[in-house]
Amino acid sequence: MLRYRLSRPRGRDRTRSYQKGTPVQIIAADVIVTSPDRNFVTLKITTDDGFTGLGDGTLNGRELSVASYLADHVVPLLIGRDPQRIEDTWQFLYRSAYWRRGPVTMAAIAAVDVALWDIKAKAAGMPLYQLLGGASRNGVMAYGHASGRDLPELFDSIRRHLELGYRSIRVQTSVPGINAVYGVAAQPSAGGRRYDYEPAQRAALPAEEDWDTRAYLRHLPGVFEAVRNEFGPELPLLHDGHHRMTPIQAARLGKDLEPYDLFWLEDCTPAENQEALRLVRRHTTTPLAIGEVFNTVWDYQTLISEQLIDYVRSAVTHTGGITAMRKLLDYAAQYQIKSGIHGPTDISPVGMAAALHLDLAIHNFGIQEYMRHGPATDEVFLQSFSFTDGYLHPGEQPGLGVELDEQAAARFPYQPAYLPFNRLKDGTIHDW
Ligand code: CS2
Ligand code: MG
Repeated sequence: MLRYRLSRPRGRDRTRSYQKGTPVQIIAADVIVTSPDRNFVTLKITTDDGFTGLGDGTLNGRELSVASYLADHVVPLLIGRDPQRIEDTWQFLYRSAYWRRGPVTMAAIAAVDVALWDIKAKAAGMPLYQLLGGASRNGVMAYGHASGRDLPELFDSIRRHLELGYRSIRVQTSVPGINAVYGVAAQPSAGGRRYDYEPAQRAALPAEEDWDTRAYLRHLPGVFEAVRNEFGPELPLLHDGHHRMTPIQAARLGKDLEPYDLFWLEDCTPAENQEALRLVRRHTTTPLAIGEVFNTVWDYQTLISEQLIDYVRSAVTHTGGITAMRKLLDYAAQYQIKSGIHGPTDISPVGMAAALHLDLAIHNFGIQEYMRHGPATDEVFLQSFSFTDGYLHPGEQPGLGVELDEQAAARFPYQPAYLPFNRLKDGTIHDW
């Protein structure tokens, strides 16, 4: 475990502060980097009246950059600040940095923001969703990741997820002629570890994978036809294009998948070029989800204002925390665009809990991704959220409902890990 700590001596009694609005102070901030099953970066803030809050700052394959941004640049600014002033702290960290946006900055700001919301909800003695306006539903519909190298294996994986209680399923499949495809659990990865758990491989260098979009476009519609024939018309089915198609290829796939009534087609084309989705939208009614690699509302401006997407895929951890995500989802709500918060294993249980509190409180909730963490991660992060009959719930603990066992974390030192990258048949680098 890597741990950076900055602190100042304690000194106040507890009860007086929040009720009477007497300024409280942040006296310590720890950046904790641990690697149970995979690397995680967690910020732990401590106030002078004994409250602690956790925030997730995990950026897959670039974890230490956020840890350094926090430890070397942000933590010194937090000591002595009033933890109650969440919006002011958000604006201070965003504007005083001068260099705005981007995955590292926004993950660092998110870690601080979520930790402060955790503290405020604990001080108020209520679960965070209550502070965010209370529950707008009884539970949060989650989707799980089924995949297979062939149809029988895929069908087994779907059945297994239904047995686990999932009521919505993401379908990813191997493609004939391609050696390794994103999201297919059973295929052996470069590091020899099963894929389903973690796309980032612990290794000194990233693994090279291959890709062929035309082979994929020929293969995928047939897979969804087979899944619909096997599991019927009702089961919500999702698919992740993982940024690999050009706009016209994405338009074609969206159209070819229309008969199979997908819940969504995700990241059908790299969306830095937001206008590209106009072309996709012109050709298909398959619902579109985009945004897991986005970091601010500005990355969505055209996509939302022109109704070019149906689901916002950002993660709380990568988009400036609860404060910024709330504003983004409120903006999307004006266009009847719903949430589809990113929830893979590289979002820590702290980041997942933050998402669940938001999911339960907002009106324009769509669906929540839920990839389960591994057993060692569950030892380090003590979670109170639950998954029952397809629905997640953040629980009723004050705050986020997640605590970090620092002794357990210390048993899992950081290990370098990288996401794979893609090359086409002619050797050209392609989106992974
Ligand atoms: C994926 C992610 O879950 C998803 O939708 O796109 O698994 C993604 O590949 C990882 O978060 C990358 O770190
Ligand atoms: Mg995705």
